[in-house]
Amino acid sequence: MTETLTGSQILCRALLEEGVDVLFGYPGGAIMPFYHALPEFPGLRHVLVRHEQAAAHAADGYARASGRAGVCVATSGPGATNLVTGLATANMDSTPVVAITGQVARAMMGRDAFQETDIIGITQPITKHSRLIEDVEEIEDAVREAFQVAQEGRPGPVLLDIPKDVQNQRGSWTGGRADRRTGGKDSTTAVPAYRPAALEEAARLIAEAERPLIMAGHGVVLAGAYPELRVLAERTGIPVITTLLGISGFPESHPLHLGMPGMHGEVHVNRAIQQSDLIIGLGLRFDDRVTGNLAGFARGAKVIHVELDSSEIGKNVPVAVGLVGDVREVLCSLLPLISPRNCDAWRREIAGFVRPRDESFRADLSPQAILDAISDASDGRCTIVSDVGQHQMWVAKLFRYQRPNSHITSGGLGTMGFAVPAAMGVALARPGLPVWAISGDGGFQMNMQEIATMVQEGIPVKMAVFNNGYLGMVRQWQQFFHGKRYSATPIWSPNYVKLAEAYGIAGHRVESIDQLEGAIAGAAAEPGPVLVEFMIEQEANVFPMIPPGGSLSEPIEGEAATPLVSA
Ligand SMILES: Cc1ncc(C[n+]2csc(CCOP(=O)(O)OP(=O)(O)O)c2C)c(N)n1
Repeated sequence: MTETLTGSQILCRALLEEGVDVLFGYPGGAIMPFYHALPEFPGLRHVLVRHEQAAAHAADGYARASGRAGVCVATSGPGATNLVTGLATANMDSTPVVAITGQVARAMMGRDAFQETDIIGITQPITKHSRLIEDVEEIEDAVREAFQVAQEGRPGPVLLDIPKDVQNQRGSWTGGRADRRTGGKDSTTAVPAYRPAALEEAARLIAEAERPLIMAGHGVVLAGAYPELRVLAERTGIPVITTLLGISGFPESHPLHLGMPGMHGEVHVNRAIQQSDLIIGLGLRFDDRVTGNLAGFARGAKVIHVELDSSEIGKNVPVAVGLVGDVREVLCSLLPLISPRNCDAWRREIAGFVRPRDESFRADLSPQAILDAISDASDGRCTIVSDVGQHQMWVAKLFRYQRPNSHITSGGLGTMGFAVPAAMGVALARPGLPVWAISGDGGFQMNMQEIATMVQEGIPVKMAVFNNGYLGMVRQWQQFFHGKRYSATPIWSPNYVKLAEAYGIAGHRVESIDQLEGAIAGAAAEPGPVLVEFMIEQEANVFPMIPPGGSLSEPIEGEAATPLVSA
């Protein structure tokens, strides 16, 4: 039955039909009709952020944790442009986000009206799709289409720009047309596109390889292909590497788990890649942080590349077999062709590459000690959302991830300021489970205003600041490649315990190892948001490190090897 409603009411109903339960946003002139309608729809919980960038990251975090599109809302002009970094972050990491922006009224468009910005033009390169809605009758289908496009195939962000008068325009609501959301996929998800012979060829390469490796990326997590990956690894004995966004796609404690590859990957992982004769890439794009210099990447290896986005196959590395499809579906088709084998000799060889871990920490309050304490206190049930920098690499490499999809970070864009707002989205998607946002003192200060959002909305994120007094990762590059000229990297911080107090939340400062357990236990027991500052060693470095432009065979493994080059 058709009803007549305003554009805003239609928008709200369409969001509800898509299964939306929470939106992150910030009001303003051009989106006021939507905010006027919102209270009529109590099923839509609105979380008022303190900056629209945080709304986009929170929607992204919600999506990564739930597998369903996250939604953010902003007004025209500055509200919309503040979403940009968050949308670019979601785009680079293939996260389904639906952004709704107000636009000036149609009659004002193109006249440089107050708060008019061409947000479609601005976001076109950083969204999967962006659309200006020009009439109320488009809204219902446009919302359905937005969720479908955001979630189907390789997920990504979609933006709907809705002029203010269209939000007020009356139009018809039909309803009942939306497909219920199905966890990042729907019936139109790309059907695997490859010849059966390609599967057989992949199986043959897997049976014949002497030094094979599985490289698991974000696609494993997005597809939920955990059991299939595990069967493939256990049936063949092939060691598993997890990329930054593939972490927690395979149990860290599994004897076949090798670790992270690439720029800050483990020496034995990179060496294994260089010695390998077959790389089975699952749901990844072989980005430059993983491959290092492409000319020197895994020169003896054939590559089987399983990837939903066909444009990724052959883009960075030549492939012997490309299998286009959802990782889980492809593995389900491949597994019946895979016979048991083992890789014992190869695994022994790799074991010989393993180096004792040397992060060269002089202080006892090491990242490892902190991360172990967090892991112990949460019984392995927590989700870790990291920011960008040195701490991100420690969090990637040193935490013991026990649950699928328990590590969330900005990989492709490397967006500082991501962790705190994204963790809000994760906490709302996973109520009752502990969520830690781990940031450096730089990235934390980029979005720490969101503590207010957590307090107002009762979002219980546990925030950790690894305070080294520097923009650590950039300082490390300056140490190694710019003759130790620490230009613009020392960074002052406020008193975080007092900051917590000012927001009315618990705050702890941990200066030495004997304070660690008490502070973490206090944070774990805290029902609301809590802030813990860890005074870590100021000039600790992340090792190993592949120098920019270097190949995986050229790691810098410690201070002693510090080249005194000035780039
Ligand atoms: C928005 C943004 N600006 C700049 C950078 C460049 N950048 C990468 S890591 C880094 C330093 C991060 O410092 P901090 O947050 O203190 O973390 P640490 O490296 O010390 O762990 C910077 C400035 C970035 N990734 N994102």
